[in-house]
Formats: sequence, structure tokens, C-alpha cells
Amino acid sequence: MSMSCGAATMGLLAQYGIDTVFGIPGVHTLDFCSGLGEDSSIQHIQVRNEQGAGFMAEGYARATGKPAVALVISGPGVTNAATAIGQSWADSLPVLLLSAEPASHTLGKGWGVLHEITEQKAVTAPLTALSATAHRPEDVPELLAQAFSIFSSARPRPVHISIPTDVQAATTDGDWTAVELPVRPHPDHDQVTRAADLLADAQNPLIMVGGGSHEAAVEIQQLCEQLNAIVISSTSGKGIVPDDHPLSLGGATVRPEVHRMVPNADVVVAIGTEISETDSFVERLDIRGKLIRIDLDPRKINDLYPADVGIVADAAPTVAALIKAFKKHSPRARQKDSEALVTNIRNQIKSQLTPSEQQHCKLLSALRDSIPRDTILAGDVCQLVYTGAFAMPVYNPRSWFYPAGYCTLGAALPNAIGAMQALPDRPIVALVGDGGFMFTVQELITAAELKLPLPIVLWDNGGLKQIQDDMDRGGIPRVGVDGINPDFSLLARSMHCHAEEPSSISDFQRAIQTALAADRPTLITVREDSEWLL
Ligand SMILES: Cc1ncc(C[n+]2csc(CCOP(=O)(O)OP(=O)(O)O)c2C)c(N)n1
Repeated sequence: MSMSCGAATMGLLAQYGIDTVFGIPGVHTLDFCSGLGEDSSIQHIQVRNEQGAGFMAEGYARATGKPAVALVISGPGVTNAATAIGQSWADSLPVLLLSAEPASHTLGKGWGVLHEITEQKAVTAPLTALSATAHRPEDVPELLAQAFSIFSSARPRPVHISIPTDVQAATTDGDWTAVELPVRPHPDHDQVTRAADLLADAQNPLIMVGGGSHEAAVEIQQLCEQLNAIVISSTSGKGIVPDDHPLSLGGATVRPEVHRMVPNADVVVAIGTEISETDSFVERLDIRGKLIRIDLDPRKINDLYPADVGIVADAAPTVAALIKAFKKHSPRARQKDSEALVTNIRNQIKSQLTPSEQQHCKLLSALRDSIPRDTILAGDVCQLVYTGAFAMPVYNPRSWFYPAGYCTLGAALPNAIGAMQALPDRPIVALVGDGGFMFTVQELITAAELKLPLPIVLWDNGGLKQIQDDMDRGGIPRVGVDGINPDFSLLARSMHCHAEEPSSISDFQRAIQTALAADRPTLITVREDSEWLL
């Protein structure tokens, strides 16, 4: 059946399992939209700024591990979305940015045509595994095949495909089919044997997990129990081993109490983790033991932390193979008190909390008690969430969102919306600061339109507190950190949301529970100076 290339592109995306595109249409994307009518299985979610589209696609991918799509116009649509694409790169998420581009015969000529950009590919090339333009309709199936092959088999990174308006409008027979996608590599047998040998000799092994190991959660828990090894995680890996597991220190990788433990490990197994600076806030952790790294990305094997055994393979089959190989060794005496050490370190952390962290803990613990165990928490860059990384128990993989690394303010609300679109039956709560919330506040109306039962806990400490604190500590005069805030409740209500300003812990808990069952989002503002938190 003949149709426009834009419509055929939507049909092919559906074949790759895409059920949602987040975007804002323009005259440059009309042909894409022609494939999104009633007959399409793809839902178009209208966002209020393309950065929101990128962050929603990111949230969809965070929640599921599946590819997600943002659909935007050329020029400003692409540059608005670029921040979220940078974030998806930093957090290894399979996001496809599909955009228009001006008509082919105008490209690079500087005529000043609508939504012109000197060279669009160059804007996103540093933020993506692939940034390419379809010059003819028949380029589209090939470029989508390349994109989805990257998503299915390589370290997930975003991809940007641009389709100029004339190519979108060109007629095709639409007879396009999705290709069979490659799978991730399995581990090399000899390397697994060497890793198992190292672990067999270890007295005090340590496991580090990151966002690249969510699919291996079951195997990693088995491995840590088999080795009686403590597990620490990056913020992206939080919940892979439940935070209440007696061997888990969860996201406490940021804490000095944990840093002091790291040099004692004689073998470290790092699985799907960059071991990045933003997971520990020290440039280099003092790893002295033998290092086994399991990663899809060959560049991670010999970076700042060169591996003694570096296995470039998918985490789940690799850890399963490691468990099997390790079983061949006769059991050896090893450190018996791992669980006691975990309890001890948890207690040390509790005793070292600052007054402000104690307040965060009080609120987070009230929140934890009022939400189901499998709730997803979408955190923004704010002090409440920094504390949450080590103090908020999370029990499932893909259930603690934080824009690590790129550290983009404003990700949490749209991330939560994208996750709710992907997993409508999962409870989700967003945690935002008063500064970060203002970056993407307009997406409240998107959430209201979708009638999402989303509680948004707004931690209002009156300004850009982290930077205020940094300036105060450094003796630098406060510059640009004390701006005024809107009346948040009024703002939320004007966007068809509910708003609450709780006056006690029980009031807060009631607000959360009501919000989880509401027919729209609820903004729950908690002021840091509230008496009930002091
Ligand atoms: C896009 C972006 N711009 C600037 C920053 C720098 N930054 C980091 S934390 C922070 C303050 C955030 O304030 P708020 O959301 O109110 O959280 P708080 O620190 O007050 O808890 C700023 C400006 C950033 N992370 N991201």
C-alpha cells in the first residue's frame, strides 16, 4: 500500500515494539503525524517542551530497559531535546530521537529556511551512538535497523535519526519489515574460569553493580549470597539487590564509611558499572584487590580502573556462568562477618548524618511507610534525593531514577511521566527540589492531561540550596541562588493538578496515599523549615 515515508516510518517503529512517541508536532513533522492516526498502535503524547519529550522517553527506557522515542521538529525541537539526549547518553539509555530536517535541497546552504540549523547531525553526534540523516525513503529501514541493533546488542546509547521534509513526504510502498535484531554477547569461557579462580582464592570479595546490570538482578543476588560478598551500587544500580538484603549497602557508595571499606576487598567484581566519579564523589576509589569487570562496553574494561579480568558480555549470562564455574571449586574459609560489617557500616552512616540529612531521612522514612514495596521513585537533583541515594530503601531493579553523571535539573517529573506511560500499573512518586522543578514545571499539564495518579513531593528549601551551601562553605558571596519561588500550590492547581501542603507526618502520609489513587497528579509541597520535620 503506498503511503508517505513519514507514515511508513511510524509503521516500522510499531513493528519494533514502539507503542508511544513523546513530542510536539510542527509543519515539519506532518508526514510523521499522518502515520499516527486512529489506525496506528502508537500513542502520541503531547509534551509542553521538547526537553520534556526527551526526558519522558528517558523515563520510559529507565523503567523498562526498552527503546523509547521522542519525535520533534528540526532546529529548536532538536536543540530543546538535546539536553535529555545528553542525559540518556550519560545514563546509557536506549532513546531514539526522531526528527525532521529542512528539505534536502536546502541543507547546508544557509538560505534561512524554517527551523534551519547549519548541520543538525553535528549537534547530536557527540551525544549519540549514531546520528544520521535519511536522504531517501529507503534509507529509513536501514537506519532504524542500525538503531534498534545498537539498542538490542550494544551498551545502550541514544540514537538520532533525521528525516528531511521532502523525504518524509515522498511516497513509498510501505512494505517495510523490522529486521531480526542481534543479541548481546555471551562471555568467553576461559575468562569466566579465570574470574572464578580469582574469586575462589578471595577472602573478602566485594561486588559493585551499576545501571548495566538490572537484567542480572537474580543472578547477582545469587552470586553475592554464594560468595558472602557485600554489594554496593551506583545510583543507577540501586535496587538490583534489595536495599534491605543483609549483604547490601545499596547506593551508599557515596559515603566515606563505604570508601574506607573498599581497600580491604581482595577481589572486586564490577558489573555494568562505570565506577564513575559521581557514584562516589571521589575521583578514584581506593580499589587494591584484583578487579573483575563485566561490561558491554569494551572501553570500560581498561579505563581509570584497569581490569585483571575484563569480560565484554551481557551481565546476566556472565554472572550465571561465573556462579557455575565457582561451584566447581571446593568451599574455602572466607570472611564470615560480612552481614555484621554491613550492619556496622549502616549504623556508622546513621550516626554521622547532618541535621539536614536527618530531616530528609524523617520524610523519606514516612514516605517509605506509605507506599507499596515496588514503587518507582523518580528523583531530581536536590538534597532530599542525595540523601535518598543511601537512605531510602529501594527493593526492585529500575525503581530508583536519578540523573547521575550529567546531573540535569528537571529530569524527574518528565521521567516519571514516561515511566507511568510504560508501566501504568506501577506506583510512581517523583521527588523534586524547588529549583529543579521549575526547569520542566510545564509538564505538570501533560501529566494532568494523562490523568496520572502521580504524587510529586516538592522539597522546598527556598532556593538553590546545594549551591548556596557550597558558596557559604567556600566563603563565596551568594550569587544567583536566592531567587523567589511561585506559589507552588496555586501553580499546580492552575495546571489541573491537586496540591497539598501537609502539616504533620500523618498528614503527609495521607496526602501520598490519596495522591496514588487520584485522577490527576498531586503536588505535595514540604518546606524544609516545617516544624513537624524539626
Ligand atoms: C541543568 C542544570 N543547571 C545547573 C545545575 C547546577 N545545580 C546543581 S544542584 C543545583 C541546585 C538545585 O536546587 P533545588 O532543585 O532547589 O535543590 P536543592 O539543592 O535546593 O535541594 C544547581 C543549580 C544542574 N545540576 N543542572
